[in-house]
Amino acid sequence: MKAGSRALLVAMALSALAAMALAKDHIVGGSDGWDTFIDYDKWVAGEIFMVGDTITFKYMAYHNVLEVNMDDYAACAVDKPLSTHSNGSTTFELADVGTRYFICGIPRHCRNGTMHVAVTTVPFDASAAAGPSPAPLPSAPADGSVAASPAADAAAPKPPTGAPSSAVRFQKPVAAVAGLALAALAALLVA
Ligand SMILES: *[C@@H]1O[C@H](CO)[C@@H](O)[C@H](O)[C@H]1NC(C)=O
Ligand SMILES: *[C@@H]1O[C@H](CO)[C@@H](O)[C@H](O)[C@H]1NC(C)=O
Ligand SMILES: [Cu+2]
Repeated sequence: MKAGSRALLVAMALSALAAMALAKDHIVGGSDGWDTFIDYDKWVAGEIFMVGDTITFKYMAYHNVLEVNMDDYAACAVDKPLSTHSNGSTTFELADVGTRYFICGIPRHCRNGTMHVAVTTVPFDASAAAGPSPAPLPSAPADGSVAASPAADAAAPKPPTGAPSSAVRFQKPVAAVAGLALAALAALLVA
């Protein structure tokens, strides 16, 4: 095997492992969940969906989740969904780059309400995944004195100890991926 292709394999193995370790589950609508009167355009704007992530819809029994194509999304058409889910907790894996479309199967919830969301998945990016997740939209620090400037954020790669749970969640996976990456590296080098 040429050194170049071996290096490429190593890089691919590392990025795949990193993607697994840093995958994020996005709860659609955050704490509001999947319901009427939630602004999903606004929610989507505050998230970065990367290949390997999942999205989870949490909803009451009278709602459901239909994955539909782009045209049916625009029309709130419920007659030929790609899939239908109704048990109150539905997770989709974002396995590929591209846009996927989800609506509530009650037409007026989609057409006359806000229950439609388009999720665009971008390639996995380890530095974006490991960094702080986008700030919740309406938030401001409870204590104004600790608000870090963008420059301070850039200079400090590690999240502050008081960081939100999303930052904490990444610490164990990062340790795990280091071990896995070393194992993958060893396997490739002896091959
Ligand atoms: C709903 O169904 C999915 C699989 O279709 C399952 O993984 C999940 O645990 C179920 N959730 C509830 C609340 O029953
Ligand atoms: C719902 O939206 C449709 C299409 O925009 C409109 O024709 C209909 O009158 C609306 N219904 C209600 C109850 O607002
Ligand atoms: Cu609904």
